[in-house]
Amino acid sequence: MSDLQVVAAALRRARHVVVFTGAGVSAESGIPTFRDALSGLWQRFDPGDLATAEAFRRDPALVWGWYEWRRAQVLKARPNPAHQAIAALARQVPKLTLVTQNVDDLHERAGSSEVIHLHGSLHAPRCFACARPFAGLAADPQEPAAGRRLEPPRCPHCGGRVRPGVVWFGEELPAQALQQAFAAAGECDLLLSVGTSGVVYPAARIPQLALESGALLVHVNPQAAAAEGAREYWLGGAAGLVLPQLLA
Ligand code: BV8
Ligand code: ZN
Repeated sequence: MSDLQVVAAALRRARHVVVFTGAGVSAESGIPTFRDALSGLWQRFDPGDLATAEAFRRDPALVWGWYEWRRAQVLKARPNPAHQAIAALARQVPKLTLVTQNVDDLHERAGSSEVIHLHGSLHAPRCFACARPFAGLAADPQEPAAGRRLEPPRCPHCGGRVRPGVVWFGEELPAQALQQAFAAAGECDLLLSVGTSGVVYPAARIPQLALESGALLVHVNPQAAAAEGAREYWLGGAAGLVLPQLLA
Protein backbone atom coordinates (compact mmCIF):
# COMPACT_ATOMS: atom_id res chain seq x y z
CA MET A 1 0.00 0.00 0.00
CA SER A 2 1.20 3.52 -0.72
CA ASP A 3 1.45 6.05 2.11
CA LEU A 4 -1.57 7.82 0.63
CA GLN A 5 -3.61 4.63 0.89
CA VAL A 6 -2.41 3.97 4.45
CA VAL A 7 -3.43 7.48 5.51
CA ALA A 8 -6.77 7.30 3.66
CA ALA A 9 -7.56 4.06 5.48
CA ALA A 10 -6.56 5.56 8.84
CA LEU A 11 -8.83 8.54 8.15
CA ARG A 12 -11.77 6.23 7.56
CA ARG A 13 -11.18 4.56 10.96
CA ALA A 14 -10.46 7.76 12.90
CA ARG A 15 -12.93 9.03 15.49
CA HIS A 16 -11.37 12.43 16.06
CA VAL A 17 -9.27 14.16 13.41
CA VAL A 18 -7.43 17.43 13.95
CA VAL A 19 -6.56 19.45 10.86
CA PHE A 20 -3.83 22.01 11.55
CA THR A 21 -3.28 24.46 8.71
CA GLY A 22 -0.80 27.15 7.72
CA ALA A 23 -0.28 29.56 4.89
CA GLY A 24 0.33 26.74 2.37
CA VAL A 25 -3.35 25.78 2.43
CA SER A 26 -4.24 29.19 0.97
CA ALA A 27 -1.31 29.34 -1.47
CA GLU A 28 -3.37 27.89 -4.31
CA SER A 29 -5.93 30.64 -3.74
CA GLY A 30 -3.21 33.15 -4.58
CA ILE A 31 -2.42 34.25 -1.01
CA PRO A 32 1.36 34.44 -0.53
CA THR A 33 2.94 32.31 2.19
CA PHE A 34 5.48 33.77 4.62
CA ARG A 35 8.61 31.70 4.21
CA ASP A 36 8.56 30.16 0.71
CA ALA A 37 11.91 30.77 -0.97
CA LEU A 38 10.59 32.72 -3.97
CA SER A 39 7.20 34.14 -3.10
CA GLY A 40 7.18 34.30 0.73
CA LEU A 41 6.18 37.62 2.29
CA TRP A 42 9.20 37.54 4.62
CA GLN A 43 11.48 37.48 1.56
CA ARG A 44 10.22 40.93 0.65
CA PHE A 45 9.28 42.41 4.01
CA ASP A 46 10.86 42.40 7.45
CA PRO A 47 8.51 41.04 10.13
CA GLY A 48 10.17 43.37 12.65
CA ASP A 49 8.93 46.37 10.63
CA LEU A 50 5.39 45.09 10.21
CA ALA A 51 4.28 42.32 12.53
CA THR A 52 5.01 43.58 16.04
CA ALA A 53 3.33 46.03 18.40
CA GLU A 54 6.53 48.14 18.44
CA ALA A 55 6.32 48.48 14.65
CA PHE A 56 2.73 49.71 14.92
CA ARG A 57 3.69 52.23 17.60
CA ARG A 58 6.60 53.46 15.49
CA ASP A 59 4.79 53.72 12.14
CA PRO A 60 1.06 52.90 12.36
CA ALA A 61 0.34 53.98 8.78
CA LEU A 62 3.02 51.66 7.35
CA VAL A 63 1.66 48.69 9.28
CA TRP A 64 -2.02 49.48 8.64
CA GLY A 65 -1.39 49.96 4.89
CA TRP A 66 0.37 46.60 4.67
CA TYR A 67 -2.44 44.75 6.42
CA GLU A 68 -5.08 46.48 4.28
CA TRP A 69 -3.12 45.33 1.23
CA ARG A 70 -3.23 41.77 2.54
CA ARG A 71 -6.95 42.03 3.44
CA ALA A 72 -7.74 43.24 -0.08
CA GLN A 73 -5.93 40.19 -1.51
CA VAL A 74 -7.95 37.85 0.70
CA LEU A 75 -11.26 39.52 -0.22
CA LYS A 76 -10.48 38.90 -3.90
CA ALA A 77 -9.43 35.27 -3.32
CA ARG A 78 -11.62 32.20 -3.30
CA PRO A 79 -11.32 28.95 -1.32
CA ASN A 80 -9.45 26.23 -3.23
CA PRO A 81 -9.90 22.43 -3.38
CA ALA A 82 -7.82 22.03 -0.19
CA HIS A 83 -10.20 24.20 1.87
CA GLN A 84 -13.13 22.36 0.27
CA ALA A 85 -11.68 18.91 1.00
CA ILE A 86 -11.23 19.83 4.68
CA ALA A 87 -14.87 20.99 4.90
CA ALA A 88 -15.96 17.73 3.21
CA LEU A 89 -13.81 15.62 5.57
CA ALA A 90 -15.61 17.17 8.55
CA ARG A 91 -18.84 15.67 7.21
CA GLN A 92 -17.26 12.20 6.92
CA VAL A 93 -15.55 11.69 10.28
CA PRO A 94 -17.30 11.53 13.68
CA LYS A 95 -15.38 14.56 14.97
CA LEU A 96 -13.06 17.06 13.32
CA THR A 97 -11.31 20.03 14.94
CA LEU A 98 -9.93 22.59 12.51
CA VAL A 99 -7.08 24.70 13.89
CA THR A 100 -5.54 27.35 11.66
CA GLN A 101 -2.63 29.75 11.93
CA ASN A 102 -4.07 31.68 8.99
CA VAL A 103 -5.61 35.11 9.34
CA ASP A 104 -7.82 34.76 6.25
CA ASP A 105 -11.41 33.46 6.23
CA LEU A 106 -11.10 30.95 3.38
CA HIS A 107 -11.87 27.91 5.58
CA GLU A 108 -15.14 29.53 6.65
CA ARG A 109 -16.01 30.45 3.07
CA ALA A 110 -15.41 26.81 2.03
CA GLY A 111 -18.04 25.76 4.59
CA SER A 112 -15.98 24.89 7.68
CA SER A 113 -17.54 25.99 10.95
CA GLU A 114 -16.02 26.58 14.38
CA VAL A 115 -12.57 27.25 12.99
CA ILE A 116 -10.01 27.84 15.75
CA HIS A 117 -7.93 30.87 14.70
CA LEU A 118 -4.69 30.83 16.67
CA HIS A 119 -3.24 33.99 15.11
CA GLY A 120 -6.40 36.09 14.87
CA SER A 121 -8.04 37.48 11.75
CA LEU A 122 -7.55 40.21 9.18
CA HIS A 123 -11.29 40.81 9.41
CA ALA A 124 -11.57 41.56 13.14
CA PRO A 125 -9.66 44.79 13.86
CA ARG A 126 -9.79 46.36 17.30
CA CYS A 127 -8.66 49.49 19.09
CA PHE A 128 -4.95 49.53 19.97
CA ALA A 129 -5.75 51.63 23.07
CA CYS A 130 -8.98 50.20 24.54
CA ALA A 131 -9.22 46.85 22.66
CA ARG A 132 -12.86 47.33 21.67
CA PRO A 133 -13.74 45.69 18.34
CA PHE A 134 -13.95 48.10 15.42
CA ALA A 135 -16.91 47.60 13.08
CA GLY A 136 -16.16 50.27 10.52
CA LEU A 137 -13.78 48.48 8.11
CA ALA A 138 -14.43 49.27 4.45
CA ALA A 139 -16.07 46.18 2.94
CA ASP A 140 -14.27 46.88 -0.29
CA PRO A 141 -10.86 48.39 0.47
CA GLN A 142 -9.25 49.96 -2.53
CA GLU A 143 -6.21 47.80 -2.85
CA PRO A 144 -3.30 49.89 -1.59
CA ALA A 145 0.10 49.12 -3.05
CA ALA A 146 2.23 46.81 -0.91
CA GLY A 147 4.38 49.51 0.64
CA ARG A 148 1.82 52.32 0.76
CA ARG A 149 1.11 54.05 4.01
CA LEU A 150 -2.50 54.33 5.11
CA GLU A 151 -3.62 56.09 8.30
CA PRO A 152 -5.53 53.63 10.51
CA PRO A 153 -9.09 54.62 11.42
CA ARG A 154 -9.81 56.01 14.88
CA CYS A 155 -11.78 54.19 17.56
CA PRO A 156 -15.26 55.76 17.95
CA HIS A 157 -15.13 55.17 21.74
CA CYS A 158 -11.74 56.52 22.78
CA GLY A 159 -10.13 58.02 19.69
CA GLY A 160 -7.26 55.51 19.76
CA ARG A 161 -5.84 54.00 16.63
CA VAL A 162 -7.42 50.85 15.21
CA ARG A 163 -5.03 47.90 14.78
CA PRO A 164 -5.30 44.68 12.75
CA GLY A 165 -6.89 41.82 14.69
CA VAL A 166 -3.93 39.48 14.26
CA VAL A 167 -1.46 38.10 16.81
CA TRP A 168 1.90 39.79 16.34
CA PHE A 169 5.28 38.37 17.30
CA GLY A 170 5.78 38.75 21.03
CA GLU A 171 2.03 38.78 21.72
CA GLU A 172 0.10 36.09 23.54
CA LEU A 173 -2.17 33.84 21.50
CA PRO A 174 -5.89 33.90 22.41
CA ALA A 175 -5.91 31.68 25.51
CA GLN A 176 -9.13 29.81 24.83
CA ALA A 177 -8.20 29.02 21.22
CA LEU A 178 -4.78 27.72 22.24
CA GLN A 179 -6.21 25.64 25.05
CA GLN A 180 -8.87 24.09 22.76
CA ALA A 181 -6.21 23.32 20.15
CA PHE A 182 -3.88 21.65 22.67
CA ALA A 183 -6.76 19.63 24.12
CA ALA A 184 -7.86 18.42 20.67
CA ALA A 185 -4.28 17.51 19.72
CA GLY A 186 -3.93 15.52 22.93
CA GLU A 187 -7.02 13.40 22.32
CA CYS A 188 -7.23 12.98 18.53
CA ASP A 189 -6.26 9.78 16.71
CA LEU A 190 -4.97 11.52 13.58
CA LEU A 191 -3.55 14.99 12.97
CA LEU A 192 -3.20 16.36 9.46
CA SER A 193 -0.64 19.17 9.34
CA VAL A 194 -1.27 21.01 6.08
CA GLY A 195 0.87 23.72 4.50
CA THR A 196 2.87 24.90 7.48
CA SER A 197 6.59 25.22 8.07
CA GLY A 198 5.97 24.57 11.77
CA VAL A 199 8.49 27.10 13.02
CA VAL A 200 6.25 29.57 14.88
CA TYR A 201 5.63 28.80 18.54
CA PRO A 202 3.55 27.98 20.49
CA ALA A 203 1.41 26.76 17.54
CA ALA A 204 4.21 24.46 16.35
CA ARG A 205 3.78 22.36 19.49
CA ILE A 206 0.38 21.14 18.33
CA PRO A 207 1.50 18.39 15.87
CA GLN A 208 4.19 17.23 18.30
CA LEU A 209 1.63 16.98 21.08
CA ALA A 210 -0.60 14.76 18.91
CA LEU A 211 2.32 12.49 18.09
CA GLU A 212 3.36 12.24 21.75
CA SER A 213 -0.23 11.36 22.67
CA GLY A 214 -0.26 8.39 20.30
CA ALA A 215 -1.95 9.89 17.22
CA LEU A 216 -0.86 9.44 13.63
CA LEU A 217 0.81 12.61 12.32
CA VAL A 218 0.51 13.34 8.60
CA HIS A 219 2.24 16.25 6.86
CA VAL A 220 0.79 17.50 3.58
CA ASN A 221 3.40 19.76 2.00
CA PRO A 222 5.39 19.95 -1.25
CA GLN A 223 8.49 20.47 0.93
CA ALA A 224 9.79 17.30 2.54
CA ALA A 225 9.02 17.13 6.25
CA ALA A 226 11.08 15.11 8.68
CA ALA A 227 8.72 12.16 9.04
CA GLU A 228 10.81 9.53 10.72
CA GLY A 229 8.67 7.92 13.36
CA ALA A 230 6.51 4.88 12.66
CA ARG A 231 3.39 7.00 13.19
CA GLU A 232 4.52 9.97 11.08
CA TYR A 233 3.87 10.33 7.34
CA TRP A 234 4.69 12.91 4.72
CA LEU A 235 2.45 13.21 1.68
CA GLY A 236 4.45 15.34 -0.75
CA GLY A 237 2.48 17.69 -2.98
CA ALA A 238 0.20 20.67 -3.10
CA ALA A 239 -2.65 20.52 -0.59
CA GLY A 240 -5.24 21.14 -3.31
CA LEU A 241 -4.10 17.98 -5.08
CA VAL A 242 -3.32 15.70 -2.12
CA LEU A 243 -6.32 16.33 0.15
CA PRO A 244 -9.02 15.52 -2.44
CA GLN A 245 -7.20 12.23 -3.17
CA LEU A 246 -7.33 11.32 0.52
CA LEU A 247 -11.12 11.57 0.45
CA ALA A 248 -11.67 9.77 -2.84
C1 BV8 B 1 4.54 34.37 21.82
C2 BV8 B 1 -0.07 36.72 12.28
C3 BV8 B 1 4.81 34.84 24.14
C4 BV8 B 1 0.31 38.05 11.78
C5 BV8 B 1 1.91 35.39 12.81
C6 BV8 B 1 13.20 31.98 19.32
C7 BV8 B 1 12.97 30.61 19.41
C8 BV8 B 1 11.69 30.11 19.58
C9 BV8 B 1 10.60 30.97 19.68
C10 BV8 B 1 10.83 32.32 19.58
C11 BV8 B 1 12.11 32.82 19.41
N1 BV8 B 1 12.02 34.17 19.33
C12 BV8 B 1 10.71 34.53 19.44
C13 BV8 B 1 9.97 33.42 19.60
C14 BV8 B 1 8.51 33.35 19.73
C15 BV8 B 1 7.80 33.59 18.42
C16 BV8 B 1 8.29 32.56 17.44
O1 BV8 B 1 7.86 31.43 17.42
N2 BV8 B 1 9.21 32.94 16.58
C17 BV8 B 1 9.83 32.01 15.64
C18 BV8 B 1 9.56 32.48 14.24
C19 BV8 B 1 11.29 31.88 15.98
N3 BV8 B 1 6.38 33.45 18.68
C20 BV8 B 1 5.65 34.48 19.10
O2 BV8 B 1 6.09 35.59 19.21
C21 BV8 B 1 4.21 34.15 19.47
N4 BV8 B 1 3.88 34.70 20.71
O3 BV8 B 1 5.43 33.55 21.84
O4 BV8 B 1 4.09 35.01 22.94
C22 BV8 B 1 4.20 35.64 25.19
C23 BV8 B 1 3.87 35.04 26.37
C24 BV8 B 1 3.29 35.77 27.41
C25 BV8 B 1 3.05 37.13 27.24
C26 BV8 B 1 3.36 37.74 26.04
C27 BV8 B 1 3.93 36.99 25.03
C28 BV8 B 1 3.26 34.78 18.46
C29 BV8 B 1 3.47 34.24 17.09
C30 BV8 B 1 2.41 34.76 16.12
C31 BV8 B 1 3.03 35.47 15.00
N5 BV8 B 1 2.00 35.84 14.02
N6 BV8 B 1 0.94 35.76 12.03
C32 BV8 B 1 0.33 38.13 10.29
O5 BV8 B 1 -0.22 37.28 9.61
O6 BV8 B 1 0.88 39.13 9.82
S1 BV8 B 1 3.15 34.30 12.31
C33 BV8 B 1 3.21 33.78 10.70
O7 BV8 B 1 3.77 32.49 10.78
C34 BV8 B 1 2.03 33.51 9.91
O8 BV8 B 1 1.00 34.37 10.09
C35 BV8 B 1 1.61 32.11 10.21
O9 BV8 B 1 0.45 32.13 10.96
C36 BV8 B 1 2.75 31.58 10.98
C37 BV8 B 1 3.15 30.22 10.57
O10 BV8 B 1 3.61 30.23 9.25
P1 BV8 B 1 3.06 29.18 8.23
O11 BV8 B 1 1.61 29.28 8.19
O12 BV8 B 1 3.64 27.87 8.56
O13 BV8 B 1 3.62 29.74 6.85
P2 BV8 B 1 5.09 29.54 6.20
O14 BV8 B 1 5.20 30.49 5.08
O15 BV8 B 1 6.13 29.52 7.21
O16 BV8 B 1 5.03 28.06 5.60
C38 BV8 B 1 4.20 27.74 4.50
C39 BV8 B 1 4.31 26.26 4.23
O17 BV8 B 1 3.39 25.91 3.21
C40 BV8 B 1 5.70 25.84 3.74
O18 BV8 B 1 6.10 24.68 4.47
C41 BV8 B 1 5.48 25.48 2.26
O19 BV8 B 1 6.32 24.44 1.80
C42 BV8 B 1 4.04 25.05 2.29
N7 BV8 B 1 3.31 25.18 1.01
C43 BV8 B 1 3.47 26.06 0.01
N8 BV8 B 1 2.57 25.85 -0.97
C44 BV8 B 1 1.81 24.80 -0.55
C45 BV8 B 1 2.26 24.37 0.70
N9 BV8 B 1 1.73 23.34 1.36
C46 BV8 B 1 0.69 22.71 0.78
N10 BV8 B 1 0.17 23.07 -0.42
C47 BV8 B 1 0.70 24.11 -1.11
N11 BV8 B 1 0.17 24.47 -2.31
ZN1 ZN C 1 -10.65 52.62 21.76
